[in-house]
Amino acid sequence: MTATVGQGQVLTDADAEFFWERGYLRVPQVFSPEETAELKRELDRLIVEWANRDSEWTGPWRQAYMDEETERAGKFAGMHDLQYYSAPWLRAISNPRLVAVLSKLLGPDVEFHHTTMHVKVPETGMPFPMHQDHPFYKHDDGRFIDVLLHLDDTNSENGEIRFLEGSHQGGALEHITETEEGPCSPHLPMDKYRLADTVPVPANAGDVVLMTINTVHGSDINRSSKPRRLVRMGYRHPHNRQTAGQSLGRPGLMVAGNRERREGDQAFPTE
Ligand SMILES: O=C(O)CCC(=O)C(=O)O
Repeated sequence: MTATVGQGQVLTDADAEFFWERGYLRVPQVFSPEETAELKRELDRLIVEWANRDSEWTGPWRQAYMDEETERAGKFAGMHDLQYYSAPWLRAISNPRLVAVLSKLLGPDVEFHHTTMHVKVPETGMPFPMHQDHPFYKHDDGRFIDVLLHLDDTNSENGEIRFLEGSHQGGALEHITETEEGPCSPHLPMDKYRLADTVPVPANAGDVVLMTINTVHGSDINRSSKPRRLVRMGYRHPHNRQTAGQSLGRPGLMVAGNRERREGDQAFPTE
């Protein structure tokens, strides 16, 4: 069966099979040029008003991915939960074409979890080491999809997203979170997990690139003269319980279907 919105086909069975087999999928033009333009304007406002423009992930991988000068400058602009600061971003969470895509893959019941901005600054925009997203918001099972909404066209010059095909099939992996110097951002051992072995998935503004919470991925430096703007939006099956990490314990909004009550489930507290 094909998921549709209005007249437009959104996702076929073959697309869904591709996604669950390989762990990623690009879906072109889920957001219209007008919607994308509005989200870009809002994103630029949020970068100036609210984002941390000195965000960085830490760890010994930095020296392996960047030369000394780039490493000192290698940052990105980041912030969480753009929907708290911007109505267009609130609408983006429940965009009907996006929800149709997610319903086909996770549905019929789909719960929103978070949004996170990743803007790689020009020339020295930080690469991301090979990792799964699981250590950042641990869940009991694999029914969690990360949507990378692209606000700029991406390519090898500005650090497109790259995936290790099929890597989600082994489930959650142990990540390095500690070095002799102290805690570091979760990442996989560099000798075993190499960016060179990944599939690049360049995309255009308005496209979404989907991955599972357990798909190993990373990206290279932004060497271009322009920022590379994308926002990650997380969605899960409402019965996939979170056990640690970002936004733990926060109820998510239902964007498709409903939250079925199971034995022992309590309504959310109001205090
Ligand atoms: O922004 C990127 O290139 C990497 C994104 C990423 O690693 C993530 O969203 O977990």
